[in-house]
Amino acid sequence: MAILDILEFPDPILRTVAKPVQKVDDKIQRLIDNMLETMYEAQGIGLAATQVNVHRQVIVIDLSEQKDAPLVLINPSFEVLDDEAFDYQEGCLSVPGFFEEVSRPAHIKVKALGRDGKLFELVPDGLLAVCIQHEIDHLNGKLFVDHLSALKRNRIKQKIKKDRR
Ligand code: GNR
Ligand code: NI
Repeated sequence: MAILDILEFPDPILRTVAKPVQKVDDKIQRLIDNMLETMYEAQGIGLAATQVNVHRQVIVIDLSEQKDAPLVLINPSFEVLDDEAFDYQEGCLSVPGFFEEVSRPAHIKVKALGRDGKLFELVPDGLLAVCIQHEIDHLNGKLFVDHLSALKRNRIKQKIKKDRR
C-alpha cells in the first residue's frame, strides 16, 4: 500500500469533477486500499479520490473509534429526505487547520456501490450524513469553504497563502 499526497486549497485541481467508475476492478481496489491508508495516516474521518488527484467517484470513510470500520462508496448519489438542517463544525484535510460551521440537510438517503461492486442504500444522519455530503462535494469539485461567505473563504485563502510564504 502507499500513502498518497493530499491536494490543498486553493489548488485548482480540487475543482475537477470526478467521473463514475465503470468497473470495480483491481486498479480501483488498489486505489481504495491506498486511500484508506492515507486517510488513517492523516487522521481524517473521510477522504475523496479528488483529494489525492484521482478523478473517479470513490470515497472512503471511517467514523469508528478503533479505526476498524471502513466504509467505501463508489458512484455515490443521495436524495434529501426532509427540510431539516444540521449544523456541524467542519474541517478538511485539504484545508488544514480551519474549522467552520456548515449547515447541510440532516436526513438523506444514499445509494452507492460497495467495494464488492454491489449497490447498497444507506439512510445516515448526524456526522455520517455530514461526512458523506462533504465527500460527495469533493467529487463535484466543491469544498466546505464554498458553503461559507466569500469574506470567510477569502480570509482562509489569504491565511493559507501567508503561512506558505
Ligand atoms: O477528517 C475530516 N473531518 C471532518 C470533520 C467534519 C466534517 C467533515 C470532515 S471530513 C474530514 C476529512 C476530509 O477532508 N474529507 O474530505
Ligand atoms: Ni474534505
